[in-house]
Amino acid sequence: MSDLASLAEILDRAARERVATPQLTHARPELTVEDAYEIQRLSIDRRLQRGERRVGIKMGLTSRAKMQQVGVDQMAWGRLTDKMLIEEGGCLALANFVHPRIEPEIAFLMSAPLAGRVTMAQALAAVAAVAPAMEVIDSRYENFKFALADVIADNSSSSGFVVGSWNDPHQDISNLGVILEIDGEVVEVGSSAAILGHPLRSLVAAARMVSEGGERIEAGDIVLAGGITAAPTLAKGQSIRTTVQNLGSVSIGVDA
Ligand code: OOG
Ligand code: MG
Repeated sequence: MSDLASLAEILDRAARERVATPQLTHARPELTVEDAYEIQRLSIDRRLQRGERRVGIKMGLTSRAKMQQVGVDQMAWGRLTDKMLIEEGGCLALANFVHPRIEPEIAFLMSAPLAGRVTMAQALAAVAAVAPAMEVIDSRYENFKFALADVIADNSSSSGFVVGSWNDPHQDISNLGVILEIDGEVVEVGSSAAILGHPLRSLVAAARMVSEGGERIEAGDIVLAGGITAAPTLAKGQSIRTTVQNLGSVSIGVDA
C-alpha cells in the first residue's frame, strides 16, 4: 500500500469506528494540499468499493464565520455519498459519529455538468434547483482540530447532509436571511451572502477546484455551497431546523 493510501485507511477507519485520530500533519508536516486531496480520493474510494455511491460535492470554508470557527482560511471541497444523506425530517444517530456539528447550507441540484473556469451565469445555467440544506460535519481528528491539509484529507469533515424542498433557481438568492434553531430556539442567524458574497460564487469555485482535482461536477449532483454560520455541536434529543428566506425549512432530530 502506498504511503498516501495508508493515511487514507487511517481516516476511513476513524470514520467507521467513530474514534478520533491525531492530525496527520503532526507526524507529517510536509503533507501538501495536493497530497491531501489524493488521500481524500483514496479514502472515499474505499467507501465506493464498499458500495456507497457518489452523489455530489461539498464546498467548505466559504464563509468568514466558518473560517473563524475552525481557524483555517482557505476553501476546501469534499465528496458526498448516498450513505451520508439523511432524509428531511429524519433522525441522526449520534452513535454513528465522533463529535458531530451541524451547519446551515444552501444546496444546488445540477442539470448539467460544470467544470473549469465558468462565470456565475454559466454556473446558474447548469443549476436545476436550489434548496435549504444542512451539513453534519464530524472531523475525524481529536478535539475537532486540524490544519488545511488535514481537513482536506478528511473529506473536509463531511459526514452527513439533509436537503429541504427544491425551488426554482431563477430567483435572487444573493442575500436571503437564514436562521438555525435548536429545540425552537434561534442559535445562529446569517445570510446567504455570507457565502462568498453570493452562493453561486461557491459553485463557480467548486467547478474550478473539482476540475483541478481531475473530476467534474456532474448532472444530477448535489452541491453544498458551504456553512453560513458557525456550527453548534449536536446533543441527544435535539430538534434542529434551518430556515432560509423564500426557500423554506429543513429539519432533523438527534437520537442517541
Ligand atoms: C470544516 C468543513 C467546513 C463548511 O461548510 O464551511 C464546511 C469544518 O468545519 O470542520 O463544511
Ligand atoms: Mg459545510
